[in-house]
Amino acid sequence: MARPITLGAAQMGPIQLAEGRDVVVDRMLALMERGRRKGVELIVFPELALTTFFPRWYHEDWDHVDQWFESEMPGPATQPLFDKARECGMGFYLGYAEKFEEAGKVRRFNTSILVDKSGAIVGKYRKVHLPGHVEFDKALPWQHLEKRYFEVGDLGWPVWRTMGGVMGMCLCNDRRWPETYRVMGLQGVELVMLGYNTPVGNSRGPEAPHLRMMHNHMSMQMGAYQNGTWVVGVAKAGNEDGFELMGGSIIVAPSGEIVAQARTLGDELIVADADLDACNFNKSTIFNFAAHRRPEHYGIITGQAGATPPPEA
Ligand code: CDT
Repeated sequence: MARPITLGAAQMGPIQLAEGRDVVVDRMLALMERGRRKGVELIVFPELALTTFFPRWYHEDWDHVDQWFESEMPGPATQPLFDKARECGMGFYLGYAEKFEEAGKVRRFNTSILVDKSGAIVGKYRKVHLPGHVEFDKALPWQHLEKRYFEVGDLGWPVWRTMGGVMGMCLCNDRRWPETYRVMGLQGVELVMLGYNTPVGNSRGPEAPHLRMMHNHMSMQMGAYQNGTWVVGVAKAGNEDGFELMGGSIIVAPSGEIVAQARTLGDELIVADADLDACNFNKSTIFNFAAHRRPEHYGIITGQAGATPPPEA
């Protein structure tokens, strides 16, 4: 292998509403310790990894909501993760709810950070594709209030040269959109990390769990293949206060093949020995962007959001 890196996907089991960050961070430290024993150099945690998936709960009291947000990173509860990273020489990706004040306004984002082996934050991403709705919807069997609690991310999809490669991040629903990967692909990304919280069922109509898992995997496999990049996708899984989240965390090679997959719905570490140079084949052949892309025909993609079919005759 020319540019080897051992990747860990640290799937997490459920976090109940009543559980505190101390319990959760202890579980994460245990996953990092397992990673250390397996030679993991970069470990990926889920979206909103420090708390229950709180956007399923409707609240009007922002003081109450703010219990799920971090106003400093690292803060007292999360500092042990940074210390462990430094101790183990292990980078990590962490999804969390970010809150800060700017020009007298409180801002809240669904955020992830990339931390290097020295425990330094090298990158930050704020979720762009926020699914769900703003107000309580009594027609739904459960709520998905990301559009209520978060602003649309304002950082785009930057990539960073760190830990021997070109690395990027996204969060959950972003993985379903080809634009997410392509924006990073056009910056030469070699590893896309993402965490997710995805219900086993669809709140808006029947959709079989096996189909939802297929959509989960094929989105990440196509993102990997079409951009010649490794993808690590990590679930928070299992039953949170009666609501079922899917597992199925995977590590995908630039060929689009799944090289490691979680089998449980609990805390589970999967590991893959990756070669970042394996990205070069797709990047220099079928998806040699400079040689084959035709951006003069792609304008509609950035010019509009919704579809505009031709008028009916
Ligand atoms: N967390 C997240 O983005 N979950 C979505 C499900 C949204 S259903 C309204 C996902 O795409 O997995």
